[in-house]
Amino acid sequence: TPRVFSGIQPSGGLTLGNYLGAIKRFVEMQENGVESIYCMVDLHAITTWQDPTKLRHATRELCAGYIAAGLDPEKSILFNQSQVSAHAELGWVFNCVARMGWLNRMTQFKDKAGKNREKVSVGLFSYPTLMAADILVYHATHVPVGEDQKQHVELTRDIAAKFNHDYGVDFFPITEPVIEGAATRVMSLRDGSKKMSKSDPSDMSRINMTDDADTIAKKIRKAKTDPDGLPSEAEGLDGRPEAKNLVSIYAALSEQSVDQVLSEVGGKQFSEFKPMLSELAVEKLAPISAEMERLMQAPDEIDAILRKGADKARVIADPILQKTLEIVGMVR
Ligand code: AQP
Repeated sequence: TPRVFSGIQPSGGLTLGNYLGAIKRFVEMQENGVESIYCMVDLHAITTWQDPTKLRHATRELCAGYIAAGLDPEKSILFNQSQVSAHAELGWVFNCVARMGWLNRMTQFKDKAGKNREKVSVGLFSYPTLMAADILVYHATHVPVGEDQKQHVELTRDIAAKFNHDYGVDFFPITEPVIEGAATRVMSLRDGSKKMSKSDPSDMSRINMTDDADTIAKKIRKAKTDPDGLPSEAEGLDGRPEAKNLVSIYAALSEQSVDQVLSEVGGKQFSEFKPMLSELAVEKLAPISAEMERLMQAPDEIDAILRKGADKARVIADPILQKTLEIVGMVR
């Protein structure tokens, strides 16, 4: 039977990229009635230093974002990673399964470490083995993620296959990434070659889920574009990353394909299209941010939801961890 797992790091506020690439998909999975487990991956967040007070705030805000976007803690399991110790324990086993060479090829590590390889945390390097544990400790079959996480899900598959092979078992499933929608890789508003990211130093590069209408309009007005108008077919966006990004965002928010959007707006100038995009973004995001703000008034209730979610998650994860340790040869 299918089971979905995915997570987001509480390493800052949610962006439109997280929403279109991940959370919107999570809600669809839940609505399709698939058993779904959604995590706030706080252990992943500390692979780069986090201020403790901000980390707590970001974890609660992320939970509020999940719920405000439509996840229901009665239907999906919502919890933070550090409350279910099986993730870290299975992560250790997978550190011993994965090969240095595999991790050396991870593009996210290369991007995040840059020239600073000797100075980044060991955790940042082994991030993907913990992610494999997050997924496989539930025997999850499907992982909805943005395009940027595809390589990590492939590594998860490699780890599952190597574990099964090394121990002669058919224990871990080979998980499928689910990368769907018109905006699986939302780009920075300032640079069409970089993905929109919550940790980009420039706030103008992203739309935050908590931005107000004026801020959203300002960021879209100032978003980088080229001097040409909008084409009437998707091929006309080739080699125009900034234009393509804005049209893709419009398509994802309005639940249309890029071609459908272009059949409506082809021929217009960006000066005309940008206000349309702002209006749509505000229409879709304002109700979510208002609900997030309301939920954040009661942090104790959010903490209770996370504790309850963790209790439910442990019921699935603990037996899978125990079985894994038994397979590996640990005395029980
Ligand atoms: N720009 C994006 N377009 C589409 N999907 C995106 N995701 C992130 N950015 C985009 C998807 O959101 C989920 C959670 O991501 P994450 O927070 O765990 O880590 P990340 O991918 O590293 O996201 P950020 O925003 O860039 O965070 P920082 O800056 O802290 O690293 C994933 O499914 C991801 O694909």
